Amino acid sequence: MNLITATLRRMGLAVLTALLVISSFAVFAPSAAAAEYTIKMGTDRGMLAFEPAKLTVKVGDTVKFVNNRVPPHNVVFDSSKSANKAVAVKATHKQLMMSPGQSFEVSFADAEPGEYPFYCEPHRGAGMAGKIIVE
Ligand SMILES: [Cu+2]
Repeated sequence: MNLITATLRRMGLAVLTALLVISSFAVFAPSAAAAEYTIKMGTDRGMLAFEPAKLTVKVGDTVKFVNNRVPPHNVVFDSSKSANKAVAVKATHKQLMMSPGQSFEVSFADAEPGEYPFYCEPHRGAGMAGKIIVE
């Protein structure tokens, strides 16, 4: 009888510990998880455009630029027209991406809210431009 009680008590402790561990995860998980968005460079139909060309994100989010069709592409943020010049300079990826699937990420972790317009250097004349709005 004693043995059963002891076993039950031990099991109860294990369950309690597990619950504590699970609940602590819930407590420490960030309330609003940062999101990751994707912008394709060159549309699926082969147009010289970013897809989407306009994207609204929140401070803390990440935007992944993925090279898609009709490369080469790059991304230059217009620092003179951006909400924060330093963020625009840091986010700029001048190096041309030659093959589909190549990518790089831009973090808006400590970005000032506002607009961040960008364009693709080789296709700027063709209107390959976009804008990220940080809220
Ligand atoms: Cu381009």
